Amino acid sequence: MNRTDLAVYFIMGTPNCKHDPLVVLEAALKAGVTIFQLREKGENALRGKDLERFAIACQMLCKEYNVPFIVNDDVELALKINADGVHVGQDDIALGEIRTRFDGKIVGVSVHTKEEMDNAVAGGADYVGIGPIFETKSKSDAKKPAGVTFLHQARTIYPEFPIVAIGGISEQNATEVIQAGADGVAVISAICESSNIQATIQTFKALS
Ligand code: 3NM
Repeated sequence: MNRTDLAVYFIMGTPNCKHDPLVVLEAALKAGVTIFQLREKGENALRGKDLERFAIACQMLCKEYNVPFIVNDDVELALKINADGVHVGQDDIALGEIRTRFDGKIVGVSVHTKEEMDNAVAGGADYVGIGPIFETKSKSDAKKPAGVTFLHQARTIYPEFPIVAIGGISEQNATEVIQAGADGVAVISAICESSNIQATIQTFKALS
């Protein structure tokens, strides 16, 4: 993957959307998000066949707009529907096994420390996600906001490695994370709760 693929990384699941999630996704794709992750978590999250059907609908839309379709955590679903990749956290991984099973596909890993980042890079991750940078209300078990200190350190140690920042990123604070070294911003609420998705995404796109 290229670092530019991370510029505007949209993450969404049905519980994040006030209206039809596929309408929200298509608006985001039209406006130019560069990668999409299905993260179906929390109250009323879809499961089983319903989740699979929804995932395939998202995947078809992403294909139409030529945008990589990533599945959060659910390795088996990602493989079953032939997603473009998977994103895993520190709890979910045996990275070596995932790398093998996703040969030729995208593997993203959430990291919070230098050691986790070193392991992700050495283990063959295609990109890392660093967060939460700011306070987030979209992840119930999120760690405390870390600010941009580690993000900046990670960029200094790995000048070329693809890094996306996540957690509480908005149109107002996105500049700070790009300046700290992120290749892009990963957002849920900034897009799902935007009253003008097109304008929000244009703002993010203009930064990187
Ligand atoms: N992962 P919002 S924070 C999915 O820190 C996720 O790893 C995080 O949502 C991490 O853009 C987060 O609404 C939620 O803050 C991001």
